[in-house]
Amino acid sequence: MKLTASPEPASHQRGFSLIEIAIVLFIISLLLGGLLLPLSAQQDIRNQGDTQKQLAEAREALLGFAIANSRLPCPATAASNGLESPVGGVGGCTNPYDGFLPAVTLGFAPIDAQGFAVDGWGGDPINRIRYAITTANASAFTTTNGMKTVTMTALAPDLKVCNAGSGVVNPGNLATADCTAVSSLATDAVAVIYSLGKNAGTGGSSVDEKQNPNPNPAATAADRAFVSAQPSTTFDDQMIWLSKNILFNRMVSAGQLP
Ligand SMILES: [Ca+2]
Ligand SMILES: [Ca+2]
Repeated sequence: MKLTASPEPASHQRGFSLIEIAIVLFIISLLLGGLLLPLSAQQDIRNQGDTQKQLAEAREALLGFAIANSRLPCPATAASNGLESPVGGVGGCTNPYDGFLPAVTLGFAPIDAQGFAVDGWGGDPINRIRYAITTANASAFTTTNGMKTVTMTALAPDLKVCNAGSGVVNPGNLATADCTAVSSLATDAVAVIYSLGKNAGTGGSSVDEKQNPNPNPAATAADRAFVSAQPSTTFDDQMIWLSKNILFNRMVSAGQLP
C-alpha cells in the first residue's frame, strides 16, 4: 500500500507580530493603571483617617492638660522643639495663632525627630499639626488659674472658623479678621487644631486655604480667622476646634471650675 506523504510541516511557526505585542502591552498598562489608581486613593483615605484621629486625640490631650494644669498650653514655635512657648503658664504665647501643637509638652505621639506631632501625610516639617489658641481676656486661657480668676461668664474666647475663605471679613486687614455672619462655623473657639492636608507642601493657594495657616507672619498677631471648608480639589485642610462649652464642662467635672 502506498503511503501518502504527510503534509509538509510549516517551515516556521507563526509568532506574534510586533503590533500584537504592542497591543498586549498597551492592555496590560491599562489594567495596571486601573489597579494603581485605587491604591493611591485608598492610601489618601487612610492618611485622612489617621489625621482626623490625631486631631481628635490632640483635642483630648489638650482637655487633659487643662484639667491637670488649670490652663491650656501655648503653641510650640518652629524653633521650640515641641515645647510650648513660653513654658510655664505665664500668660501670653509667642505664636498664639500660627504655631504648632506642643507635642512634647502634652506627651503626645507620634512625633518627629524635632518633637513635633505630624499628621497622616508624613514626617516633613510642613506636615506638622498646627494649633492656635485664643488670647482673649489677657491670655487667661494660657495663664495658670487664669480661667478661674476671670470666671466662666466673663471668658470670651475669640478664634473664628469660617466655612470659606471668601467669607472672611477683610482678609487683607488682619487686625479685623472675622467671618461674615453667613460663613461662621465658630465665633468663640478656644483653640483650633488642624493639618494642611495632602497638598501642604505645594498647595494652600486657594482662597480657602490661604487662611490656614495665617499667611502673613509679620502681621499674624491679630489674624485669628481660620477656614474649614468641604474637601475639594483646592481644599484639603483638616480642622477641628475646641468649644469653650466642652472645655468648661470638662473643667467643672474635674473640679477646676468655677
Ligand atoms: Ca491643604
Ligand atoms: Ca487666617
